[in-house]
Amino acid sequence: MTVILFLDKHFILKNNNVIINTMKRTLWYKDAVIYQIYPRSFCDSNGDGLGDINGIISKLDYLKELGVNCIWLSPIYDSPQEDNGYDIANYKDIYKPFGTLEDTKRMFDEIHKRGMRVLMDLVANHTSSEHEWFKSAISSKDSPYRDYYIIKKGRKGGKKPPTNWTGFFSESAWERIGDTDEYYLHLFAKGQPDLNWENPKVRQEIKNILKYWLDMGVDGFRCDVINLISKRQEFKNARPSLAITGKHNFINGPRLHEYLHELYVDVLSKYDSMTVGETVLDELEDVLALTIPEREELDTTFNFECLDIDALFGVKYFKNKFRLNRWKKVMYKWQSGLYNKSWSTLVIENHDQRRSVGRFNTDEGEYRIVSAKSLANMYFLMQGTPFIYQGQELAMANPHFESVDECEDVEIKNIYRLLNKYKFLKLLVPNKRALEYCRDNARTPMLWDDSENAGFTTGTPWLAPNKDKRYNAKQALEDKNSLFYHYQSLIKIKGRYPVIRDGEYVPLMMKNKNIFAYKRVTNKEELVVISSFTKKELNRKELKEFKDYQLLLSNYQDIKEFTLLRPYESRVLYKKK
Ligand code: TEU
Repeated sequence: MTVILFLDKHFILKNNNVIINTMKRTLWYKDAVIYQIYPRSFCDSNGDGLGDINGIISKLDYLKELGVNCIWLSPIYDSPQEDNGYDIANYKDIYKPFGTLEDTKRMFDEIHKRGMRVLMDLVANHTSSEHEWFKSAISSKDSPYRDYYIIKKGRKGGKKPPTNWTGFFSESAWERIGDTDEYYLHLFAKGQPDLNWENPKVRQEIKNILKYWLDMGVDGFRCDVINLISKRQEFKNARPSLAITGKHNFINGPRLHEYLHELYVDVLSKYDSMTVGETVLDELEDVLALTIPEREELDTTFNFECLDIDALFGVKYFKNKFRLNRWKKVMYKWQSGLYNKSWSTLVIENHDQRRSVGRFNTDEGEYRIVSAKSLANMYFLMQGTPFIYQGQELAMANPHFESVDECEDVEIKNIYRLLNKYKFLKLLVPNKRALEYCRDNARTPMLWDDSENAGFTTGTPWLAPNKDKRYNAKQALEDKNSLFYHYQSLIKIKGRYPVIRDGEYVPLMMKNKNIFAYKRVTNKEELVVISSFTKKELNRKELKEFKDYQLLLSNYQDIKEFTLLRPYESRVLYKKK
């Protein structure tokens, strides 16, 4: 007779022999290059002006040509789209204008057939207010779903919200339920009520959702605002702040580690999966505590201190100046802080950020492509999993909105409402800054060609494409010096030299205000990246040190003089020891 006893997650006792139960996770994400698709703006196959799943399928060969080996899809689930899909009404179905579940399965197959993997967006901090759970929860105090959400009595007989907390979209974090004296918590839009993770039934639902998609073939999850899921249970007023009042009550809450460990043990460890946490406003120490492998929580996170480098108090709308020197220091801190302990991601764009063209001291004019290549070399060859956001490989630029009427996003609409109400805020957030940093900058349709609707749709696009269509996919594929092919080279180089995956990060020329330079070192190889971020020509004697290194990649055809860097010149140099 065979006796099987489950001892814990790792071991099974079978006929008195202990065997290891966990499926081997291959840590494939350490060799991944991940392309983020924002489905609404990627490719429309049926002329309704919205991107869709069949549109994505039609562009998979383009992504294969680029060389990425994994795709992260921003949410495609059924949703009323108040926050473009980050408000989910049904986790197990697809937003109809995007396609069907059958289309989605076909897309997964087509992705896998091409040797690529796919990540879904797990939005588990909140649902949509259109979710059946929420509709039931607010319909009656006896609803079995009442405790799925965070519902509290207001102060002053219900006239005032339970606390003074504000959410991420610049409004009170509470919304009154009809004319009752109770309120529900929403850290984002009103249509995004927060789930109550204290309730074990909620955690079980989330685990079922993870299992549902993993069993369908997805390879992992990008976990939306995952460091907000545990809330302090005191629900007390906090000191008012312009940068989110009460945040210490919900960022890295008391049971966060416990919840993530539970998801890992019960579901994620059983698949060869990966998770990348969107851990907003986290410091290095917080990220370490979430990603050290022995803790079995998340595999990696996005490092916002590196991305929000031109923000103030982590708020990108607050006016602050970009300083290359400060960026160098912060990158060094994260690269060395995570080295040999956990794993990093490398990101310069996503659907919440303005485009990198014209940001981080790059040039939007004459040197647009050259400086975009310099930036690409700089971020891509650090240690970690690089992400490319759709259109980044084309040097898509910000559309330079002139009025908020050109935008669709709930976040910028709220900010404008606030700026109109409290005029003094304009000192901190001038209108120009708000439009320059708003999320729709990244959400204009992908430029497939230079036709009126950019080859994105045959109908009316939901958001106008950028007027500047010079750099588009068709042009990029025809030009061997395009940024597209530069990324293709970077991906190939990354696959070829182990030092890029394993090497230690050694900063170089730390005092220089215009050059971002570093080495990656193992006992067998050395890789040097030197990227200039100025129009000025620079003569640097210390470059001589690398004269006998092999030039792997550059944004100029040749080297004029080894110690001379032309505008935005960037070199990737290599030596076997
Ligand atoms: O973003 C989390 C988040 O904090 C953002 O709201 C960010 O602070 C803001 O955009 C900066 O301006 C995630 C998603 O990426 C975002 O698209 C969603 O709106 C949000 O969560 C809610 O799900």
